Amino acid sequence: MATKILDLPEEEYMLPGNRACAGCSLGIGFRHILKALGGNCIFTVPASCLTVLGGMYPTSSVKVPWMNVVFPSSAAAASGLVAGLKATGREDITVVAMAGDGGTADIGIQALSGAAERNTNFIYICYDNEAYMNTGTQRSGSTPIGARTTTTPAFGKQQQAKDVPKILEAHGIPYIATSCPSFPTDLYDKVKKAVGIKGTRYMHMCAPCPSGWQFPAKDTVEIGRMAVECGAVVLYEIEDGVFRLTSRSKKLAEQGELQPVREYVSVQGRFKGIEDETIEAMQSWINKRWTECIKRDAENR
Ligand SMILES: Cc1ncc(C[n+]2csc(CCOP(=O)(O)OP(=O)(O)O)c2C)c(N)n1
Ligand code: SF4
Ligand SMILES: [Mg+2]
Repeated sequence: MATKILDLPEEEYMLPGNRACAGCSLGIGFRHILKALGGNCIFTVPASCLTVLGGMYPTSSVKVPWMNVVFPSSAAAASGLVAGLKATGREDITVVAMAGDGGTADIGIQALSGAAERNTNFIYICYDNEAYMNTGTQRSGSTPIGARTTTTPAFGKQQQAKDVPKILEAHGIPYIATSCPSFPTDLYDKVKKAVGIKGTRYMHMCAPCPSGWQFPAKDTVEIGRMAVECGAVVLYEIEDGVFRLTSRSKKLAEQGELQPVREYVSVQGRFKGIEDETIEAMQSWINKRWTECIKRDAENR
């Protein structure tokens, strides 16, 4: 049974106030991730906006143990923690590596792939704000085509985004899920499910970023909803190879209509001046993935 918003635990693991920008979706997502983990966990976090959100020693905005690690090494450091906890008989503690898209799709992918290939017993969460935001919005492998960043200033990025969950699926790990903080109970339920599974669990969370995507801070939740409505983000899970659409994406599949990506693009400054043919390329990439998702979902119902 899907959790309802009023059924979420009242216990908070994020303290009031943190150093993220106003309207950052990462805070909303992280709060629900922590609620689902329930406190019995240790995080490894590489250089990123999440380190900023966490705060500078000796202060912290979170109530769980947390190791700041070097940029490419979240999954490697988490693998070490898993081994240490096993050796000391504390396998009840959930190890979570949580990194940005740059730290996952690009610089951290080697350590992540190695850990996934060993089926290391941890949860890896990539929050995807679609660029290197902490250092001022540079393009990452996860930046969508057409998005302007400080390293793609003239015409926007020329390539489509890398599909990291698909790469992880090729490792044959037991659980993969996508999410978006605009659908907090879907995110919560997926983290809760991941806690109960052994082996490598990979979760990919879309993280709308008012600063880098250039939209008003008050619109964060709406932008995340629009991403799902147009299929730029698809909510699904893959459990032991079985693919299922979830939450709003499941309803959209039943209704049979996605919103055009043009509307989603038009409300973000990073796409200002985008060429029509780039929007068409984006739309056909979305359509192709959506068709695949619907087909896979139907096969498993
Ligand atoms: C080896 C190394 N290279 C570069 C940096 C500088 N650096 C720190 S955070 C960051 C951006 C991280 O991007 P991402 O993983 O997407 O997280 P976000 O900042 O977007 O939350 C970079 C390039 C670093 N700390 N270490
Ligand atoms: S730059 Fe973006 S992701 Fe980073 S703290 Fe600010 S709003 Fe959040
Ligand atoms: Mg990023």
